Amino acid sequence: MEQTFVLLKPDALNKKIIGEVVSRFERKGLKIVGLKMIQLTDELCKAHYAHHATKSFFPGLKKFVCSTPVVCMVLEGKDAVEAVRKMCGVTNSREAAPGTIRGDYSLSVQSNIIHASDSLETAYKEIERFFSPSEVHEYTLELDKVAYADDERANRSKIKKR
Ligand code: IDP
Ligand code: MG
Repeated sequence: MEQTFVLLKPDALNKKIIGEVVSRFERKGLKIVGLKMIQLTDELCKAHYAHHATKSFFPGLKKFVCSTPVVCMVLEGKDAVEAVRKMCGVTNSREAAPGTIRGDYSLSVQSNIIHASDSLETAYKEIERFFSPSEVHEYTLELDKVAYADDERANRSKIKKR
């Protein structure tokens, strides 16, 4: 199993589609193990978007993501990092495939509804950045027994112990 970090951006809150997006992940079978609303600070935004800090669009991006609180989640499942990225679609929502979250809810590059970790390494870092260990929960659901084959469900080896 893997855990991945998801952040629902201010355009998702403005469009009142937080529930719809969360629902997509639930329906897919991903397990919500962390969920909260926070206000991004300048510092957190700079750390989260460090790879874009020198880009011309960064000031606009920072203003946008700090304009309302954001909803943060940790999702758990088999190959969760890749599965969630696929559900989001490509960065430019205008090119994102219909059926993906960006493809269905946005026409923007900047205001593209959602962030999701792009690799397992990034997921470890982002979960640690946004969630304290006590905010990420370990629990069993009845569905866990039928959602996967035995060998798929086998272990939590890719989940970082903190
Ligand atoms: P990703 O969110 O698909 O992983 P990244 O390249 O990591 O894409 O970019 C992070 C976020 O920065 C994007 O989701 C988008 O909100 C914003 N962004 C990326 N490129 C641009 C751009 O060219 N103009 C404005 N905003 C951008
Ligand atoms: Mg990214």
